Amino acid sequence: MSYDIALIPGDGIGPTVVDAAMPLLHAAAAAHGFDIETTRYDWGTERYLNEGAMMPDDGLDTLASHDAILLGAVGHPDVPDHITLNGLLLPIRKGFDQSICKRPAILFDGVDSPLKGYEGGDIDILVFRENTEGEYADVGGREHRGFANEVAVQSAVYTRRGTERIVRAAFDAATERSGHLTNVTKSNAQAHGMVFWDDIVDEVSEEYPDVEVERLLVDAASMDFIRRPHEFDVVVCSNLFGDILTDIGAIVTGSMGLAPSANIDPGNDHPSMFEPVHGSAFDITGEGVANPLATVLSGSMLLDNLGEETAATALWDAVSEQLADSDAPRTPDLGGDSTTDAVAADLEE
Ligand code: GGG
Repeated sequence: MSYDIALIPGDGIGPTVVDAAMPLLHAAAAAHGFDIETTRYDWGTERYLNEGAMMPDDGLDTLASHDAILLGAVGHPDVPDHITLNGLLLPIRKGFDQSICKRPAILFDGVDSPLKGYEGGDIDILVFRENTEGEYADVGGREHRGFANEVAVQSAVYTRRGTERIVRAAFDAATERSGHLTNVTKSNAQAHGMVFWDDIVDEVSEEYPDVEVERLLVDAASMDFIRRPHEFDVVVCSNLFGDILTDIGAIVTGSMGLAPSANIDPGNDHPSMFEPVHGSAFDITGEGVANPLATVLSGSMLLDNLGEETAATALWDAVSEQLADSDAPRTPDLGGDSTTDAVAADLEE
């Protein structure tokens, strides 16, 4: 068996972490009796600056033949973020119907949380972020630029299909895990889209009588991710709220450098995409100290999605064991002074 994976290392530390992670995926494949072939696409802000586009016009057609995509990071200090995101990351998520974004926030053994009294194993949250619509729908406009009557409109779009899909995926996960699901909205202020979202959660919940549903407004949820993260299990929320909550989840579990994510097409008609939650981090680009583990864990989620569960678990466990070992190398975000390559090399041993 051989899988064909598209690599989009992207900007900043993206190439560093993808290049560090890939040998580990190859090693996991070799140890579990399958092959991985890769094609590298040097799409990103350098391309935008040279050619005026983050990726080619037929970029999605090119990616469509691959079994999965591993992406590093997008974003560049010289280019506005809405250009880099809307030029690469978001067209892939939307074009490939990757409506289910799964983002675990786990406090691994051996990792310090900035929160007092928390130890490894105390936090294990799985956020289901709606990934193709909501506040990220590219609907709106800007008129009368520069005049006193200038106006900008940015609409959020919630479809029954999209909302039911993410909500159902979250209920399925809650059923397999603790039976507890937190539904995060802002339905006190947003009486259309968010109340619609709550209605869908209520409807779908009838199919899952054993799942207990907690409702939280996003402001309270943000506070509670810091105040009582141990009480969360599966969380479901809209695109923007998921983006924000998973950054909080990453930081309370020790580092952005440990947060993986999966962007899944539930219909399996297109390749799904896997990426670390972190961005391009130009402040440390070129220093060789970016933490590769979020990308390795994203690679584990990729293998799992391809059906290679044993290899995926082995890779995940290798990261977990490395973090639990106080003598193992660590990058500076985890309080160490090791390089990206040293962490990856230690994992490969
Ligand atoms: N690792 C991908 C990346 O660079 N993400 C940066 C980012 O700003 N993402 C926004 C989002 O996920 O919505």
